[in-house]
Amino acid sequence: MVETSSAARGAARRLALLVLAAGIASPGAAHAALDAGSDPCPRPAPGSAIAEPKDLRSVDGVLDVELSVHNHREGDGSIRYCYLLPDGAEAPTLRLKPGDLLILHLKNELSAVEPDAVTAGSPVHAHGHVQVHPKPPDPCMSGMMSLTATNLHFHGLTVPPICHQDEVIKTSVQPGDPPFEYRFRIPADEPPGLYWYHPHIHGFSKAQVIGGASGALVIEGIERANPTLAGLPERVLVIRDQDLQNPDAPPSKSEPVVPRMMIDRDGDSANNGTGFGKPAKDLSVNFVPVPYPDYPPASLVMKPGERQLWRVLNASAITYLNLAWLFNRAPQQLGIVGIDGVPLNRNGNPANAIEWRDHIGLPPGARVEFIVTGPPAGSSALLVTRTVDTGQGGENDPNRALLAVTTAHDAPEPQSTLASSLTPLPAPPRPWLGDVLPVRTRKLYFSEKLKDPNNPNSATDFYITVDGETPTPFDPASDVPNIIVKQGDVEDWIIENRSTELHAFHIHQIHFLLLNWSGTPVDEPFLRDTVNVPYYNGRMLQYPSVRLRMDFRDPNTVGTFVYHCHLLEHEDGGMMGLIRVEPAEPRM
Ligand SMILES: [Cu+2]
Repeated sequence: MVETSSAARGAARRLALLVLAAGIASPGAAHAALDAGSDPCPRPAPGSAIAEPKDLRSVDGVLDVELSVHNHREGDGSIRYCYLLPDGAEAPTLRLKPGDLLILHLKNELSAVEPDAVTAGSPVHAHGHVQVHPKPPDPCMSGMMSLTATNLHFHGLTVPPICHQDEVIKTSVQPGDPPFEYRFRIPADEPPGLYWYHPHIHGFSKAQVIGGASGALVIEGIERANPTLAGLPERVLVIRDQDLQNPDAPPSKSEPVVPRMMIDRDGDSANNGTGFGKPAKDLSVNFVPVPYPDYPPASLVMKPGERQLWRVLNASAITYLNLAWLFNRAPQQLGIVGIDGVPLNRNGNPANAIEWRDHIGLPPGARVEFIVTGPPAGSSALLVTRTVDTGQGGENDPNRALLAVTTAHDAPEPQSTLASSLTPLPAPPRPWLGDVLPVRTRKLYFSEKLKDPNNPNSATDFYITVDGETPTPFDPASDVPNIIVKQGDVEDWIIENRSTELHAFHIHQIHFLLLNWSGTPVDEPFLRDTVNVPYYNGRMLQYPSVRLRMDFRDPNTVGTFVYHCHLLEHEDGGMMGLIRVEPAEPRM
């Protein structure tokens, strides 16, 4: 089924290229034909078998990728976005080893399917694929923010925040620009695990990501951190959210009656606290949608009782996940071996560390890697997400099934298998973060405010503020950092939530250690790059918070980058700040 659709996609693209080559039409007209005739971002039907994203592996230490980003307006008015390889494969998984070089040419093929809203930079408009201004701005200095501008963030990687590497504040590629080259080396000490790539244009991140612009990036070698994984079949699951396919449908009859259903200012259904009812967004698994109200799960066949490593990415724009693995409705143990790309023995604990849990929460942007065991012969299993209480001000995130797994003795193996070599990873180059004392402590807080305090239906401003400063939405035109730190330092940051909904704190370039979650000390043997910050319920004596040990020791962190809420409508709405990491030694 997947091969058919990818073949059809390839045929449509070849046809479009032929039209262009024959000079029958102008590029603009060819693009219009593409829009009318075929969808560059085709998606499987609900209930389909999931396909794995295509794997692209580095060869002789280099991975060279040509990636283009496309969009398309669907019949229901929603706009899909997708990353395509020249062969039409969508959202490939980039697989590299520590020390490898990634060269990625990003071609912006976005078209102006909606009127552009330019929030910064020069008021330049692109029409379709045609660049209309005489002097295109330097993509490194552009700062252009619009629905058709794009760039890439490599979420979780500790690569420098400079143009052509992992810089998202100024870097902006326009339609009509030549392919933009990303070129950087994966650090030799990058922990092996699951990372991801997505666009990061301030003000427009949500639109592009919720449309489907995201893909997985795997740093190979997790079996070197945890030899029990050697030789296991492995599979990448990318869970995305999207606007409801059936927004007007009543909830399924199998659900209890939900007394309250409110629509928030974004037009999404507000949290009703019941675990049921209309979700704010639908979810998809490897692009197979699981739409409200009946949630027909995507499907997969496994050999009975087979152990596999599943690498799960929450690439949702706003939706929290709380994953569980059920046999006959009974939760089964998942053997967690990595979070946010970092294996569980990163603290120097003996290898083979596995944490067996019957559920795992994943905020937007986070990843988990776990061992899953297939159901016994003749039975089936369900991967579900349990309801997440996002707070009074949050979105409704009900219980729903995602993936139904059946068994067959001749089920095909996943396309990738972990290496069986057991060469251990070298020890991390610096002491474990939990053993380093911070040089200072900072406090930041999430807050929200109605634009018009007298109108409860007015839009919301979103802030992340250094305690003591005045809350201000992120200003993309400002170069003034909110926080300045020195490379080599380790700091503790307390992130407080003064709003009545969950937020997901994320910072570029580094990982951090969670020390305290909502008043409870924790001792985690791995690092994170995204963490859920519990909401304020209006009655607590203190605002809830997390305490994080922030690691600025790596020289790759020098430069200016961002920290923000990974609920992208919050980030787009201003919940982002600027940090500058200054070199350890002052320049002479
Ligand atoms: Cu948020």
